Amino acid sequence: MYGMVNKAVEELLRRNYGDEAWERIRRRAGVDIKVFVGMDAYPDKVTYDLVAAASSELGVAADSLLEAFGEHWTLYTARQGYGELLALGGSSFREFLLNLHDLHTRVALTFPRLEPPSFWCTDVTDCSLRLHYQSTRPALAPMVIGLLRGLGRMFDTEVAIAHTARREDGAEHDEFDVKFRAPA
Ligand code: 1MF
Repeated sequence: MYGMVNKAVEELLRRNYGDEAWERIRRRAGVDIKVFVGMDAYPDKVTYDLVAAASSELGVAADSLLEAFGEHWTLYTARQGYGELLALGGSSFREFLLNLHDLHTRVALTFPRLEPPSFWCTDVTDCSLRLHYQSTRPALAPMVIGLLRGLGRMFDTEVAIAHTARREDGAEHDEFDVKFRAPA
């Protein structure tokens, strides 16, 4: 994954657990890289190893860390100069989810080593939709839940999420029932 992802993981862990905890996690993961470069592509193993090491070092479930990371990601990218890109995604929570696939297609044009997941929506109403998530990468569905929470915060929208189909349970891809209420 692009270094930007590892940088966001590092920032979240440093902020929540401190610089010394981050150094212990990095060493436990066997990651020799001291400074991640946002536009370099790193093996996915680096990211997975960091999450696994953080989980054992901190005694926090990997799924919880992934969810926290997803929530952090929307804020992080907005701050890293991707605010305009995020703005292209739409002006409401609902619109953003409907545009999520196109947003990744656009990012992939500029960053050819991006391996974006697929997101698409069905059963769309004014206040609910079913989000489908298909990825080349395993076990990241909890991150999607965090991303949805982060988007809810970004758009000041109350969000309720149910994970209704799981790849780890044999489903073809993950599905989420998402209910949302925009501010009046
Ligand atoms: O393959 C990749 O490197 C990759 C990196 C980030 C693929 C996807 C993403 C973004 N995605 C992370 C979870 C991936 C899970 C999976 O693969 O199954 C989050 C997608 C997302 C979901 C909801 C709301 C917003 C989302 O992301 C918006 C977004 C997506 C990509 C970027 C920024 C915002 C992005 C921009 C530039 C990148 C990499 C990703 O590369 C850089 C970075 C800095 C300098 C140069 C290039």
